[in-house]
Amino acid sequence: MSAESTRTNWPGIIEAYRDFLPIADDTEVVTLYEGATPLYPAPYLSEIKGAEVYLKFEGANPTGSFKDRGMTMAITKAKEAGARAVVCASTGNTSASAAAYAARANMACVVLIPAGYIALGKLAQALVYGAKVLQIKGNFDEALEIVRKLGESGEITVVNSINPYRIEGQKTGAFEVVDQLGAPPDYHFIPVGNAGNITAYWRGYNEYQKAGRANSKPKMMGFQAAGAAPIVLGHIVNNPDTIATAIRIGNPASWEGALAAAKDSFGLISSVTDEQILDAYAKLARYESVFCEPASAASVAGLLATDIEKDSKVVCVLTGHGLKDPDTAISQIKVPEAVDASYSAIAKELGIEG
Ligand code: AN7
Repeated sequence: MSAESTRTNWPGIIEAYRDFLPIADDTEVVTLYEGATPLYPAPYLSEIKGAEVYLKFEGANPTGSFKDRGMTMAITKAKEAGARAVVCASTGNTSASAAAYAARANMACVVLIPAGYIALGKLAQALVYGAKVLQIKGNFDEALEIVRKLGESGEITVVNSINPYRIEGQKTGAFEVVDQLGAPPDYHFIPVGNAGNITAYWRGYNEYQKAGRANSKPKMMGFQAAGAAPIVLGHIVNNPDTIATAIRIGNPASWEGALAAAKDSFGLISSVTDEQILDAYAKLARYESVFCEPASAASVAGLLATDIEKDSKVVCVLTGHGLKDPDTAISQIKVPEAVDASYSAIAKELGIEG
């Protein structure tokens, strides 16, 4: 695959990377043709950082986030094992993805989400795809605790990233980056919430190198939101708080995986404030024409805040689509008032004479 590759004839990540995934020859694959997302050159960011910056836009996946890479694996394996129902806790994107892939596989789907802290687009998706949505009076971490217990009951399959097939699917993001760039980047910037994705990308880069498809590995640069930065602080955060609701997580399941990725790659796990996130979010849309959700912009906020070596190759993962969270988008701009439906009123607004 090259940077010019298109989605035409793309078979989805399982068929594309079958040799790297725990899939049997006769496994029936559940796919919505996820993956093959664009790697956009980022001229504005490249200029201000003196580097070669690319944006891996995971918002282009079927349900609008990177979660689809893991969900095609988790649902395929659940179906193979005969599961009738799946469950997840979610800050939103996992629930949207689980609902879509479960529907594709004719399985029931239950999602637990923190009431009041899930972006509107994600809630709409889970409901429209037909999941049973339970809003809990608590946060993501409390929802995940309940989901772990539901999984232990043996009645229902958990499709959070504690399900190992999720990470397996998500590691294909790293394969695509290498295939698209022709080599691994020097730095890989990524938002960190439950820490499954940084764990997955690091695994992907390592496996590609072992397989002889890459000669190097990037420094893994993970960024949490300052109000939800347990890994940076070194302790659980009981009341995580950030405008980036996708990463409003105080006790990440893959904590160890994130620490290992940062340490073994000579990278880091750091944090960015909501102000830095919103600044990056606005700049991405205005100067790079990429509309991502706030949590995704944490990767670019991290890049903007970090000194990197000149002429480095940098990939920032933009994990979800901007349309996921219309409320935050609208809150950041001034919505124009309605004007009369006349030529003269419009001409006046535009400063056009006569
Ligand atoms: C847009 O949907 O945890 O560090 O329940 O939706 O792998 O958790 C979402 C996480 C980054 C963080 N960007 O990834 C969920 C959920 C977006 C996200 C993350 C999430 P992880």
